[in-house]
Amino acid sequence: MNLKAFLLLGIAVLILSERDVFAGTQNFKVDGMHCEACEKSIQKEVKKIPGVTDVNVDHKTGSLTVKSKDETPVKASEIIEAVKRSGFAAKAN
Ligand SMILES: [Cu+2]
Repeated sequence: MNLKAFLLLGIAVLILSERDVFAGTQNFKVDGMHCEACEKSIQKEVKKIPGVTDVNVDHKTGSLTVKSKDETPVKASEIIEAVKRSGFAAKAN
């Protein structure tokens, strides 16, 4: 195993051992959204979190998809807190 592969494996193990953390794409289920204004308020709050690059919210399906930079892990609990601040309840899928 070369050094680069070894380091990548180490990083993967670290990320997996911290279950709350994700890098890449994470889906959430959000309860209580009724319209586009609900989507916007969630989007605004979640986008403030460092490392978050893209936020997609759909009130019809109650889904929230958050993307982060691969090298910047984001805590799912931070996303859930941000959704809570905007007045809704979310849980990680
Ligand atoms: Cu609404």
